[in-house]
Amino acid sequence: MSLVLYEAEGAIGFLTINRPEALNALNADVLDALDKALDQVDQNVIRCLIVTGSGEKSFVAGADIAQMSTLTKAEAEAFSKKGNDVFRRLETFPIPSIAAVNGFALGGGCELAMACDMRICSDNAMFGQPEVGLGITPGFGGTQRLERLVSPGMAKQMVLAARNIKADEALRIGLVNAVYPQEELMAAAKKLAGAIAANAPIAVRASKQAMNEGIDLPMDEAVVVEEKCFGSCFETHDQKEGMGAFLEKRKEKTFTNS
Ligand code: CO8
Repeated sequence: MSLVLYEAEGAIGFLTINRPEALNALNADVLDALDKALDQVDQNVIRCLIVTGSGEKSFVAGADIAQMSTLTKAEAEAFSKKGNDVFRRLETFPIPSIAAVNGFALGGGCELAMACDMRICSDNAMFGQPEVGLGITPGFGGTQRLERLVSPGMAKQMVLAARNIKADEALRIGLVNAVYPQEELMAAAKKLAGAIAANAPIAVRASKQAMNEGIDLPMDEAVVVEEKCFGSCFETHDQKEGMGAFLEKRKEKTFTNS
């Protein structure tokens, strides 16, 4: 059985971290499998990805502590880079992603969720960056993305005090967009993915790019990124279709990603 399952259902792609016997902990093979699974995504067909974990207990319980325990300094840095590279690929992937967090999202699991564009979770979800208790720092983006997603003070509290938080607190601090009963999580993820998939893919992708690139730029430069992305949508079939449908008072729209 593959360590990361990839399935397509219409315009939605499902990436499932599949190592339930270790609560889906990320070892080097899982990271490689995630990278390969992204290769399988047909970018002409798929319009939204849902990332989740196998089983009902855990999204991802972190990087594999057993595998990390004997690393040298150089090996640890390389392992951190391996995770960062694949998470960055997911973050900058043209297709938007939703993390459907179905349980523990600790360490590398919280970091994987944060590399997705949006996060929703089940009511049994638990988030945290427990690394300092293990004698290490977060290494798959946790010291960087958490501070960008929640307040710097809360991010530092989560990383430095290494206190896990439950779903309701994750919602309160803005780490997740919504909390659902476990049995409703995937339906909610599919509904959100469906809403994204119904829109013009070129516009969705350009909007994601503008938001991703602009957030770290001074505003004068960020608005230029937006201007380019905005302009790139024009003269496309989908821009003519979207605006045409409005002007013709037509509800049905056919976006073709062209
Ligand atoms: N790594 C390896 N194995 C794991 C991990 C993990 N992160 N998490 C769980 N497992 C394994 C357990 O060892 C156990 O295996 P076995 O049955 O063979 O003993 C199995 O999964 C089930 O786990 P538990 O029996 O512990 O299940 P519980 O329900 O009792 O507890 C917890 C669940 C609370 C999630 C607990 O498993 C736990 O605390 N796990 C570790 C959580 C953690 O600390 N995660 C952060 C890891 S560090 C990290 O992610 C750093 C990322 C950056 C790396 C940079 C590279 C240099």
